[in-house]
Amino acid sequence: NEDDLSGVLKHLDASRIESNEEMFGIAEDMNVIVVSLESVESFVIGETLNGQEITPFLNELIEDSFYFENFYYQTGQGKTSDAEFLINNSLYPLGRGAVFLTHYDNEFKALPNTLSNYGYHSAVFHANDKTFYNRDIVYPNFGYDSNFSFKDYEISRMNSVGWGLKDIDFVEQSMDYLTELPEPFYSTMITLTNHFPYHLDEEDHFIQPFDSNSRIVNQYFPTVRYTDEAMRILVDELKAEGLYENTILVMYGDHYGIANSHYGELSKFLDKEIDVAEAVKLERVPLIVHIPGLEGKTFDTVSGQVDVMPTLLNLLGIEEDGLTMFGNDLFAEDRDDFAVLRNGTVITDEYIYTNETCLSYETGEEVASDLCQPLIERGAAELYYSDKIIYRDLFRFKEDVYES
Ligand code: GP9
Ligand code: MN
Repeated sequence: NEDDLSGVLKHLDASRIESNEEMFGIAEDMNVIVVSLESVESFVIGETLNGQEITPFLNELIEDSFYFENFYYQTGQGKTSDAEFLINNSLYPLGRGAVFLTHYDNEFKALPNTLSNYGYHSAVFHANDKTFYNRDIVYPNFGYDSNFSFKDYEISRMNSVGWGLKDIDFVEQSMDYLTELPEPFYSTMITLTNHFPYHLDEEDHFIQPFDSNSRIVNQYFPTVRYTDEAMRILVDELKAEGLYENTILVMYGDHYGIANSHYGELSKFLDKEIDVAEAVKLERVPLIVHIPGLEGKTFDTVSGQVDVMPTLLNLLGIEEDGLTMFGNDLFAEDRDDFAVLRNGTVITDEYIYTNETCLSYETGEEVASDLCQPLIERGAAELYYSDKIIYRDLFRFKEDVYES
Protein backbone atom coordinates (compact mmCIF):
# COMPACT_ATOMS: atom_id res chain seq x y z
CA ASN A 1 0.00 0.00 0.00
CA GLU A 2 2.86 2.39 0.60
CA ASP A 3 3.95 1.52 -2.93
CA ASP A 4 0.55 2.69 -4.13
CA LEU A 5 1.21 6.03 -2.53
CA SER A 6 4.59 6.38 -4.19
CA GLY A 7 2.95 5.92 -7.62
CA VAL A 8 0.58 8.77 -6.78
CA LEU A 9 3.42 10.99 -5.65
CA LYS A 10 5.43 10.28 -8.79
CA HIS A 11 2.47 11.31 -10.94
CA LEU A 12 2.01 14.51 -8.93
CA ASP A 13 5.69 15.42 -9.01
CA ALA A 14 5.58 15.26 -12.81
CA SER A 15 2.68 17.71 -13.05
CA ARG A 16 3.60 19.99 -10.15
CA ILE A 17 4.10 23.65 -11.11
CA GLU A 18 6.02 26.14 -8.95
CA SER A 19 3.59 28.46 -7.17
CA ASN A 20 3.83 32.20 -7.75
CA GLU A 21 6.55 33.51 -5.44
CA GLU A 22 5.38 37.10 -5.44
CA MET A 23 1.97 36.04 -4.20
CA PHE A 24 3.43 33.77 -1.52
CA GLY A 25 2.29 35.04 1.87
CA ILE A 26 0.68 38.17 0.44
CA ALA A 27 -2.33 37.54 2.69
CA GLU A 28 -0.50 35.92 5.58
CA ASP A 29 -2.60 35.62 8.76
CA MET A 30 -5.67 37.10 7.10
CA ASN A 31 -9.08 35.55 7.67
CA VAL A 32 -10.50 33.54 4.80
CA ILE A 33 -14.17 33.32 3.84
CA VAL A 34 -15.07 30.89 1.08
CA VAL A 35 -18.63 31.12 -0.23
CA SER A 36 -20.23 28.31 -2.21
CA LEU A 37 -22.61 29.95 -4.67
CA GLU A 38 -25.29 27.35 -5.23
CA SER A 39 -25.66 26.48 -8.95
CA VAL A 40 -24.23 29.80 -10.17
CA GLU A 41 -22.70 29.43 -13.62
CA SER A 42 -20.33 31.75 -15.46
CA PHE A 43 -22.70 32.55 -18.29
CA VAL A 44 -24.67 35.00 -16.12
CA ILE A 45 -21.62 37.03 -15.10
CA GLY A 46 -21.44 40.44 -16.77
CA GLU A 47 -24.66 39.74 -18.69
CA THR A 48 -28.02 41.47 -18.71
CA LEU A 49 -31.62 40.36 -18.99
CA ASN A 50 -34.16 42.92 -20.23
CA GLY A 51 -31.45 45.55 -19.84
CA GLN A 52 -30.73 44.70 -16.21
CA GLU A 53 -27.59 43.11 -14.85
CA ILE A 54 -28.14 39.56 -13.59
CA THR A 55 -25.29 39.76 -11.09
CA PRO A 56 -24.74 43.50 -10.48
CA PHE A 57 -22.94 42.96 -7.20
CA LEU A 58 -20.67 40.14 -8.35
CA ASN A 59 -19.79 42.23 -11.42
CA GLU A 60 -18.79 45.08 -9.13
CA LEU A 61 -16.78 42.78 -6.86
CA ILE A 62 -15.01 41.21 -9.86
CA GLU A 63 -13.72 44.66 -10.89
CA ASP A 64 -11.84 44.78 -7.61
CA SER A 65 -10.89 41.06 -7.44
CA PHE A 66 -9.00 38.33 -9.19
CA TYR A 67 -11.53 36.65 -11.44
CA PHE A 68 -11.02 33.34 -13.22
CA GLU A 69 -13.21 33.24 -16.28
CA ASN A 70 -12.21 29.74 -17.45
CA PHE A 71 -12.75 27.98 -14.15
CA TYR A 72 -14.61 24.64 -14.33
CA TYR A 73 -16.61 22.72 -11.75
CA GLN A 74 -15.33 19.17 -11.29
CA THR A 75 -18.09 17.67 -9.20
CA GLY A 76 -19.79 14.31 -9.65
CA GLN A 77 -22.97 12.91 -8.12
CA GLY A 78 -22.12 14.50 -4.76
CA LYS A 79 -22.85 17.97 -6.20
CA THR A 80 -22.46 20.66 -3.46
CA SER A 81 -20.59 18.24 -1.21
CA ASP A 82 -18.21 17.23 -4.01
CA ALA A 83 -17.38 20.89 -4.53
CA GLU A 84 -16.66 21.26 -0.82
CA PHE A 85 -14.48 18.18 -1.08
CA LEU A 86 -12.52 19.59 -4.03
CA ILE A 87 -12.00 23.02 -2.42
CA ASN A 88 -10.89 21.56 0.89
CA ASN A 89 -8.67 18.70 -0.31
CA SER A 90 -7.50 19.38 -3.86
CA LEU A 91 -8.50 15.80 -4.67
CA TYR A 92 -11.14 14.86 -7.24
CA PRO A 93 -14.48 13.52 -6.07
CA LEU A 94 -15.47 10.03 -7.19
CA GLY A 95 -17.02 8.97 -10.50
CA ARG A 96 -19.88 7.31 -8.64
CA GLY A 97 -21.56 8.42 -5.44
CA ALA A 98 -20.55 11.25 -3.10
CA VAL A 99 -17.25 10.99 -1.21
CA PHE A 100 -19.07 12.51 1.79
CA LEU A 101 -21.43 9.51 1.77
CA THR A 102 -19.10 6.68 0.80
CA HIS A 103 -15.70 7.64 2.31
CA TYR A 104 -16.58 10.02 5.14
CA ASP A 105 -14.19 8.45 7.62
CA ASN A 106 -11.12 8.25 5.40
CA GLU A 107 -8.02 10.00 6.60
CA PHE A 108 -7.76 13.40 4.88
CA LYS A 109 -5.23 16.22 4.97
CA ALA A 110 -7.86 18.85 4.43
CA LEU A 111 -7.42 22.61 4.33
CA PRO A 112 -8.91 23.19 7.83
CA ASN A 113 -6.63 20.43 9.22
CA THR A 114 -3.62 22.20 7.72
CA LEU A 115 -4.70 25.68 8.76
CA SER A 116 -5.15 24.56 12.35
CA ASN A 117 -1.36 24.15 12.47
CA TYR A 118 -1.11 27.86 11.70
CA GLY A 119 -3.46 29.09 14.40
CA TYR A 120 -6.62 29.20 12.32
CA HIS A 121 -10.09 28.46 13.65
CA SER A 122 -12.27 26.84 10.99
CA ALA A 123 -16.03 27.19 10.83
CA VAL A 124 -18.67 26.18 8.34
CA PHE A 125 -22.11 27.74 7.86
CA HIS A 126 -25.00 26.04 6.11
CA ALA A 127 -28.67 26.27 7.06
CA ASN A 128 -29.53 22.66 6.24
CA ASP A 129 -29.67 19.74 8.68
CA LYS A 130 -26.11 18.91 9.71
CA THR A 131 -26.50 15.22 8.89
CA PHE A 132 -27.26 15.94 5.21
CA TYR A 133 -24.35 14.54 3.15
CA ASN A 134 -22.91 13.27 6.48
CA ARG A 135 -21.59 16.75 7.08
CA ASP A 136 -21.74 16.19 10.84
CA ILE A 137 -19.07 13.49 10.43
CA VAL A 138 -17.10 14.88 7.51
CA TYR A 139 -16.59 18.42 8.84
CA PRO A 140 -14.80 17.41 12.05
CA ASN A 141 -12.79 14.94 9.97
CA PHE A 142 -11.67 17.80 7.69
CA GLY A 143 -10.70 19.77 10.79
CA TYR A 144 -13.56 22.25 11.04
CA ASP A 145 -13.81 23.43 14.65
CA SER A 146 -17.39 24.65 14.42
CA ASN A 147 -20.35 23.69 12.31
CA PHE A 148 -23.33 26.06 12.19
CA SER A 149 -26.33 24.27 10.74
CA PHE A 150 -30.15 24.23 10.68
CA LYS A 151 -30.57 24.28 14.45
CA ASP A 152 -28.39 27.38 14.83
CA TYR A 153 -30.62 29.51 12.62
CA GLU A 154 -34.06 30.98 13.20
CA ILE A 155 -35.98 29.49 10.34
CA SER A 156 -39.67 30.09 9.67
CA ARG A 157 -42.05 29.95 6.76
CA MET A 158 -41.52 33.67 6.37
CA ASN A 159 -37.79 33.47 5.73
CA SER A 160 -37.69 30.18 3.80
CA VAL A 161 -38.13 29.16 0.22
CA GLY A 162 -37.35 25.98 -1.71
CA TRP A 163 -34.65 24.11 0.21
CA GLY A 164 -34.78 26.33 3.28
CA LEU A 165 -33.54 29.59 4.76
CA LYS A 166 -33.24 32.32 2.15
CA ASP A 167 -29.70 33.44 1.40
CA ILE A 168 -30.17 37.01 2.66
CA ASP A 169 -31.44 35.77 6.02
CA PHE A 170 -28.69 33.15 6.02
CA VAL A 171 -26.01 35.81 5.56
CA GLU A 172 -27.51 38.12 8.18
CA GLN A 173 -27.88 35.41 10.80
CA SER A 174 -24.46 33.92 10.06
CA MET A 175 -22.83 37.30 10.75
CA ASP A 176 -23.81 37.03 14.42
CA TYR A 177 -21.68 33.88 14.71
CA LEU A 178 -18.93 34.93 12.32
CA THR A 179 -18.14 38.06 14.30
CA GLU A 180 -17.65 35.93 17.42
CA LEU A 181 -15.07 33.61 15.85
CA PRO A 182 -11.49 33.75 17.07
CA GLU A 183 -9.17 35.23 14.42
CA PRO A 184 -7.65 34.34 12.13
CA PHE A 185 -10.51 32.18 10.90
CA TYR A 186 -11.20 30.09 7.83
CA SER A 187 -14.89 29.97 7.20
CA THR A 188 -17.02 28.30 4.58
CA MET A 189 -20.52 29.60 3.81
CA ILE A 190 -22.84 27.47 1.71
CA THR A 191 -25.72 29.30 0.04
CA LEU A 192 -28.94 27.56 -0.92
CA THR A 193 -31.59 29.74 -2.54
CA ASN A 194 -30.37 29.31 -6.11
CA HIS A 195 -31.09 25.59 -5.98
CA PHE A 196 -32.97 23.63 -8.61
CA PRO A 197 -35.94 24.08 -9.34
CA TYR A 198 -35.35 27.80 -8.54
CA HIS A 199 -38.40 28.67 -6.46
CA LEU A 200 -38.52 32.25 -5.27
CA ASP A 201 -41.34 34.42 -3.95
CA GLU A 202 -42.42 37.30 -6.16
CA GLU A 203 -41.35 39.85 -3.51
CA ASP A 204 -37.75 38.60 -3.79
CA HIS A 205 -37.54 39.04 -7.54
CA PHE A 206 -35.03 41.80 -8.24
CA ILE A 207 -35.30 41.01 -11.95
CA GLN A 208 -38.03 39.46 -14.05
CA PRO A 209 -37.75 35.83 -15.19
CA PHE A 210 -36.59 34.99 -18.71
CA ASP A 211 -39.25 34.18 -21.25
CA SER A 212 -38.83 30.75 -22.84
CA ASN A 213 -40.54 27.36 -22.82
CA SER A 214 -38.41 26.18 -19.90
CA ARG A 215 -39.68 27.23 -16.50
CA ILE A 216 -36.30 26.15 -15.07
CA VAL A 217 -34.33 28.45 -17.37
CA ASN A 218 -36.79 31.30 -16.80
CA GLN A 219 -36.73 31.10 -13.01
CA TYR A 220 -32.97 30.66 -12.81
CA PHE A 221 -32.32 34.36 -13.44
CA PRO A 222 -34.32 35.84 -10.52
CA THR A 223 -32.83 33.31 -8.08
CA VAL A 224 -29.25 33.98 -9.24
CA ARG A 225 -30.02 37.70 -8.91
CA TYR A 226 -31.30 37.10 -5.38
CA THR A 227 -28.11 35.29 -4.33
CA ASP A 228 -26.13 38.16 -5.86
CA GLU A 229 -28.02 40.52 -3.55
CA ALA A 230 -27.19 38.30 -0.56
CA MET A 231 -23.50 38.64 -1.45
CA ARG A 232 -23.82 42.42 -1.49
CA ILE A 233 -25.21 42.23 2.03
CA LEU A 234 -22.40 39.91 3.10
CA VAL A 235 -19.76 42.37 1.91
CA ASP A 236 -21.59 45.37 3.40
CA GLU A 237 -21.76 43.63 6.75
CA LEU A 238 -18.11 42.53 6.62
CA LYS A 239 -17.22 46.17 5.99
CA ALA A 240 -19.44 47.36 8.84
CA GLU A 241 -17.80 44.85 11.19
CA GLY A 242 -14.30 45.89 10.13
CA LEU A 243 -13.57 42.41 8.76
CA TYR A 244 -13.40 43.21 5.05
CA GLU A 245 -9.93 44.69 5.20
CA ASN A 246 -8.28 41.63 6.71
CA THR A 247 -10.21 38.86 4.99
CA ILE A 248 -9.60 37.03 1.73
CA LEU A 249 -13.02 36.52 0.19
CA VAL A 250 -13.44 33.64 -2.22
CA MET A 251 -16.66 32.86 -4.07
CA TYR A 252 -17.16 29.90 -6.36
CA GLY A 253 -20.04 28.29 -8.25
CA ASP A 254 -20.42 24.74 -6.95
CA HIS A 255 -21.75 23.07 -10.13
CA TYR A 256 -24.04 23.61 -13.13
CA GLY A 257 -27.48 25.11 -12.68
CA ILE A 258 -29.02 24.44 -16.08
CA ALA A 259 -28.84 20.82 -17.23
CA ASN A 260 -28.20 19.92 -20.87
CA SER A 261 -31.83 18.96 -21.35
CA HIS A 262 -32.67 22.69 -21.13
CA TYR A 263 -30.03 23.88 -23.60
CA GLY A 264 -32.58 24.29 -26.38
CA GLU A 265 -34.24 27.05 -24.35
CA LEU A 266 -31.01 28.36 -22.81
CA SER A 267 -29.64 28.97 -26.29
CA LYS A 268 -32.38 31.57 -26.73
CA PHE A 269 -30.89 33.55 -23.88
CA LEU A 270 -27.31 33.04 -25.08
CA ASP A 271 -28.47 33.95 -28.55
CA LYS A 272 -26.32 31.26 -30.12
CA GLU A 273 -26.40 27.60 -30.87
CA ILE A 274 -24.93 25.34 -28.20
CA ASP A 275 -22.63 22.95 -30.07
CA VAL A 276 -20.47 20.33 -28.36
CA ALA A 277 -17.60 22.71 -27.54
CA GLU A 278 -20.00 25.37 -26.32
CA ALA A 279 -21.71 22.81 -24.07
CA VAL A 280 -18.34 22.03 -22.46
CA LYS A 281 -17.64 25.75 -21.97
CA LEU A 282 -21.02 26.00 -20.22
CA GLU A 283 -19.49 23.87 -17.43
CA ARG A 284 -17.66 27.01 -16.30
CA VAL A 285 -18.56 28.50 -12.93
CA PRO A 286 -17.31 31.77 -11.46
CA LEU A 287 -14.28 31.96 -9.19
CA ILE A 288 -13.72 35.29 -7.49
CA VAL A 289 -10.78 35.89 -5.14
CA HIS A 290 -10.84 39.25 -3.38
CA ILE A 291 -7.69 40.21 -1.51
CA PRO A 292 -7.80 43.51 0.38
CA GLY A 293 -5.37 46.07 -0.96
CA LEU A 294 -4.75 44.37 -4.30
CA GLU A 295 -6.06 45.60 -7.62
CA GLY A 296 -8.44 43.40 -9.58
CA LYS A 297 -7.48 41.39 -12.64
CA THR A 298 -9.21 38.79 -14.80
CA PHE A 299 -7.33 35.61 -15.67
CA ASP A 300 -8.15 33.35 -18.59
CA THR A 301 -6.18 30.33 -17.38
CA VAL A 302 -8.13 27.09 -17.76
CA SER A 303 -8.58 25.80 -14.23
CA GLY A 304 -10.87 23.93 -11.88
CA GLN A 305 -12.05 23.62 -8.31
CA VAL A 306 -9.09 21.37 -7.50
CA ASP A 307 -6.81 24.43 -7.92
CA VAL A 308 -8.32 26.50 -5.11
CA MET A 309 -6.58 24.90 -2.11
CA PRO A 310 -2.98 25.26 -3.35
CA THR A 311 -3.80 28.85 -4.38
CA LEU A 312 -5.09 29.74 -0.92
CA LEU A 313 -2.14 28.12 0.82
CA ASN A 314 0.27 30.11 -1.33
CA LEU A 315 -1.54 33.38 -0.57
CA LEU A 316 -1.40 32.58 3.13
CA GLY A 317 2.31 31.82 2.92
CA ILE A 318 1.98 28.14 3.78
CA GLU A 319 4.42 25.75 2.12
CA GLU A 320 2.80 22.88 0.26
CA ASP A 321 5.46 20.40 1.35
CA GLY A 322 4.00 17.17 2.55
CA LEU A 323 0.54 17.82 1.12
CA THR A 324 -0.81 15.68 -1.68
CA MET A 325 -2.78 18.02 -3.91
CA PHE A 326 -3.85 17.55 -7.51
CA GLY A 327 -4.36 21.23 -8.23
CA ASN A 328 -1.85 23.94 -8.97
CA ASP A 329 -1.59 27.57 -7.89
CA LEU A 330 -3.85 29.73 -10.07
CA PHE A 331 -1.30 32.54 -10.04
CA ALA A 332 1.65 30.30 -11.00
CA GLU A 333 3.81 31.86 -13.73
CA ASP A 334 4.14 28.64 -15.71
CA ARG A 335 0.64 27.36 -15.07
CA ASP A 336 -0.65 24.75 -17.48
CA ASP A 337 -4.08 25.56 -18.83
CA PHE A 338 -5.77 22.36 -17.76
CA ALA A 339 -8.96 21.03 -16.25
CA VAL A 340 -10.39 17.52 -16.18
CA LEU A 341 -14.06 17.10 -15.40
CA ARG A 342 -15.42 14.13 -13.55
CA ASN A 343 -17.03 12.74 -16.72
CA GLY A 344 -13.58 12.51 -18.32
CA THR A 345 -13.82 15.68 -20.42
CA VAL A 346 -10.46 17.45 -20.58
CA ILE A 347 -10.01 21.13 -21.40
CA THR A 348 -6.87 23.10 -22.23
CA ASP A 349 -6.42 26.45 -23.95
CA GLU A 350 -6.00 24.59 -27.26
CA TYR A 351 -8.24 21.55 -27.18
CA ILE A 352 -11.34 20.05 -25.69
CA TYR A 353 -11.54 16.30 -25.41
CA THR A 354 -15.08 15.11 -24.78
CA ASN A 355 -17.14 12.03 -25.62
CA GLU A 356 -14.14 10.54 -27.42
CA THR A 357 -13.82 13.50 -29.78
CA CYS A 358 -11.01 16.00 -30.00
CA LEU A 359 -12.10 19.58 -30.68
CA SER A 360 -10.30 22.84 -31.23
CA TYR A 361 -10.93 25.10 -28.22
CA GLU A 362 -11.05 28.14 -30.47
CA THR A 363 -13.36 26.99 -33.27
CA GLY A 364 -15.11 23.99 -31.71
CA GLU A 365 -14.36 22.01 -34.89
CA GLU A 366 -13.27 18.41 -34.65
CA VAL A 367 -9.51 17.97 -35.12
CA ALA A 368 -7.17 14.95 -35.43
CA SER A 369 -7.58 12.76 -32.37
CA ASP A 370 -3.83 12.37 -31.73
CA LEU A 371 -3.71 16.08 -30.85
CA CYS A 372 -5.71 15.23 -27.74
CA GLN A 373 -3.61 12.22 -26.77
CA PRO A 374 -1.49 14.01 -24.11
CA LEU A 375 -4.62 15.51 -22.55
CA ILE A 376 -6.40 12.19 -22.51
CA GLU A 377 -3.52 10.56 -20.70
CA ARG A 378 -3.07 13.34 -18.21
CA GLY A 379 -6.79 13.57 -17.50
CA ALA A 380 -7.13 9.83 -16.99
CA ALA A 381 -4.06 9.70 -14.73
CA GLU A 382 -5.35 12.55 -12.57
CA LEU A 383 -8.66 10.80 -11.94
CA TYR A 384 -7.05 7.39 -11.59
CA TYR A 385 -4.56 8.41 -8.89
CA SER A 386 -7.03 10.58 -7.01
CA ASP A 387 -9.56 7.72 -6.99
CA LYS A 388 -6.87 5.40 -5.74
CA ILE A 389 -6.17 7.64 -2.75
CA ILE A 390 -9.83 7.67 -1.82
CA TYR A 391 -10.73 4.04 -2.54
CA ARG A 392 -7.70 2.73 -0.66
CA ASP A 393 -7.64 5.43 2.00
CA LEU A 394 -3.96 5.98 1.20
CA PHE A 395 -3.38 8.96 3.47
CA ARG A 396 -3.32 6.48 6.34
CA PHE A 397 0.18 5.68 5.15
CA LYS A 398 1.31 9.24 4.91
CA GLU A 399 3.50 10.68 7.59
CA ASP A 400 2.10 13.88 9.00
CA VAL A 401 4.73 16.57 8.53
CA TYR A 402 3.42 18.45 11.53
CA GLU A 403 3.85 15.48 13.83
CA SER A 404 7.41 14.64 12.82
C1 GP9 B 1 -27.85 20.63 0.53
C2 GP9 B 1 -27.28 21.67 -0.38
C3 GP9 B 1 -27.64 21.42 -1.82
O1 GP9 B 1 -27.49 20.83 1.87
O2 GP9 B 1 -25.91 21.76 -0.16
O3 GP9 B 1 -26.97 20.32 -2.31
P1 GP9 B 1 -26.98 19.85 -3.84
O4 GP9 B 1 -28.34 19.30 -4.14
O5 GP9 B 1 -26.69 21.04 -4.71
O6 GP9 B 1 -25.89 18.85 -3.89
MN1 MN C 1 -25.26 22.53 -4.99
